[in-house]
Amino acid sequence: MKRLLLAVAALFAVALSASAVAIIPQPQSVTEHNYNFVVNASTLIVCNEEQLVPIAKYAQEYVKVNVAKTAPKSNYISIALDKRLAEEEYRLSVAQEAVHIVAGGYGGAFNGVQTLFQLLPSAVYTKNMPLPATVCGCNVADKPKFAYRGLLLDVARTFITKENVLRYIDYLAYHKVNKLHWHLTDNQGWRIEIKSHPRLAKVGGFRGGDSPINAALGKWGEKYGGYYTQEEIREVVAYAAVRNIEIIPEIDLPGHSGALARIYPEILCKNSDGTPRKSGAVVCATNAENYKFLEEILAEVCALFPSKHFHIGGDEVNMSQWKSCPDCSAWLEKNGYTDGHKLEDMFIGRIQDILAKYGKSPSVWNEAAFGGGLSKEAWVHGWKSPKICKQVMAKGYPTIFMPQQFFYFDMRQSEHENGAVWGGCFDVRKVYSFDFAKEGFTPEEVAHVKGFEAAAWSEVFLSQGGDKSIDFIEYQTFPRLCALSELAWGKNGGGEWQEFHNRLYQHHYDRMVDMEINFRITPPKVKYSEGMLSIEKIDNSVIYYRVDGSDSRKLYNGAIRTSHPGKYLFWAEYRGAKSPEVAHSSHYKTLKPKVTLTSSLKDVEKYGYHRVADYYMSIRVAETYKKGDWFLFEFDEPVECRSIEFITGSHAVPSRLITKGYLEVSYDGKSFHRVAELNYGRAKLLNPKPIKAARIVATDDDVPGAKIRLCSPIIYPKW
Ligand code: TNX
Repeated sequence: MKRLLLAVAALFAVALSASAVAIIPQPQSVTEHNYNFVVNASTLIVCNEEQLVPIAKYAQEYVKVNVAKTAPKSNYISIALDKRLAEEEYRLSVAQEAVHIVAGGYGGAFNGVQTLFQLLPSAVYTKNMPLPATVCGCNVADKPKFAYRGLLLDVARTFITKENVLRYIDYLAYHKVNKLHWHLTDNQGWRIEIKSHPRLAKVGGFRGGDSPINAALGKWGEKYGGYYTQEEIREVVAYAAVRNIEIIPEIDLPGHSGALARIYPEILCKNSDGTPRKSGAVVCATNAENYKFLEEILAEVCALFPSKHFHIGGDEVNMSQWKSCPDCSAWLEKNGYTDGHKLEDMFIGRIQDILAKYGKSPSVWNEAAFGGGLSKEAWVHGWKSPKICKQVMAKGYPTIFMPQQFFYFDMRQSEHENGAVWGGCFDVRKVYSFDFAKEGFTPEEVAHVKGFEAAAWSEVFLSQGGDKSIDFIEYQTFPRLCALSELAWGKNGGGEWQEFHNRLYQHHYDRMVDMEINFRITPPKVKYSEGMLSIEKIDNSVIYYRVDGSDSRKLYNGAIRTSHPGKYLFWAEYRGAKSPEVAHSSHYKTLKPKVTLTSSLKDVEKYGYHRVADYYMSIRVAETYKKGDWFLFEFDEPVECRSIEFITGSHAVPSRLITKGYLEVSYDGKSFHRVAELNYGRAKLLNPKPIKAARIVATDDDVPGAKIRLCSPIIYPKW
């Protein structure tokens, strides 16, 4: 009986997948038919358009059949141009005899192929799909609403290997995302080889150890990082171009130039007494030599990227570095200005002129759009808020929407997950909910929006460490990027969450598994009433649970009777993909016993040691620690708990922490026992004996000038 049921279920599943056209991003128009096209070993991919040959070859990597120039009578997939359509527009018709993709240009043909992939079994993404394979008969007429559908990849904070960048490009291509904004430089790293100044990448590509770039985030002590040679950059650009992705490089100037300045400090402003400055992250705007130097760098970068657009940064410039510079302040005075932004405007204008010599037009962050000197051809990336995007648009700039509240994918996706905190806490649903009308945009304004971009900033990715960081980037990006892709395509599904979510979990989860994306599954809802703990499923994943403190995985198959609902941690799994663990609210309750903090070092008064008693507050230390410096936590009463964690550094990002040190605890307030080494500045104890006091002791010297932070301990009560 069981076997029979399984067989029926399997049949039903096949019937479902064969009949349903469930594409992400949803095409403009789809008509389904009640017949199928079958791809078998003798199907041909037909293409006699020179320009489209790379697409035919690309398709052949996934659907392993032959490519031909002329069409047989039947059983083929043809890819052709029809100049009446727009560049990225396509028509796909799946008939019983053949599949036809016609497109206005390369981009449209590529989009058509991606839609065809989503009509095939998800195994197509494994490049090993069993044949024959069935495609549901249909007619699709489709084009994107927005020309710019992008992702920013920050390889400066976390280096991403070339292989992983290529993998990322595949993921973007599957979602018809057509721009990669490659953030190649920042305070923490320089990732692109510059032949005229080789030290930039050879030195600036690495942090820690003997590098002048401090390991400000993540791993300390040992040297780590990497960079791309020019040859590798060309390879990535070409790989992306085949996949209809334009790469827009970013060299972040004049702020966020810390890595550049660590290697060439002469690029910085002078101190107010005219002496050379040693540290800082802002390029001096009035030193004529700097423009020559920057031109040498920019010229090389321009030659590597065919895109007409070149992102030159312009964000978060620390104006005080210019104001205290004798030359920059003299320039302001001579021109009758007091506002440092005038210097930024002048700087951006000069870089814009340099780019023009190489046929490029600048892209900038929104801060740089308000000076008046920026060419109206420049693209502006609006990150602060929808309101800022509106102001930028009012100035007439093609604007790319990426307000952090919706599109900063470094932000955590729920309250108890890892990720950045400052810009919000949101998952795929919030990304999908972005709505121009709700944000106060008129249809006329929307007509001038250039597009959308999500930002995979990577400070927090580091905290996952080494090879794990790429998994975390994927986890942070997917499925949020699926929502962005549909938004940028025009939300042709109508924009209703439930409908999108159905497509996502009923069809796209399978595809993402086969794409080998480490994506996040939306967790189930936990309910507790009348002593019964239960789960509300929201998709077709399987629910597991474990009891706090144990790793043993149990299948959830019905409500659990318990008086300690917080003890159970649930998660959803779908073909190996996982949701985060979720629990009843009582799981997250912490203890806040009376505690005092003292140290061998002074604190910053306003953010001082007294804040330890407030719990979760960030505490700042006023001096640089040396080997042997200590921090002592003393509890009024011995603390009984199931776990206690001591944290040096900032909460979300592994920075400003004690690199090397240990934790010792005392059960009587007198004798101490060394119980743990710090790992990324933290130490966690499980089921300790009641603790009266705990001391963190540093075992190395911090880098000169660095000042660490601390958090209050996080203490979970016993069950
Ligand atoms: C702000 S947005 C930044 C980035 C950080 C990001 C972290 C912008 C132009 N600058 O440098 O990585 O926040 O969320």
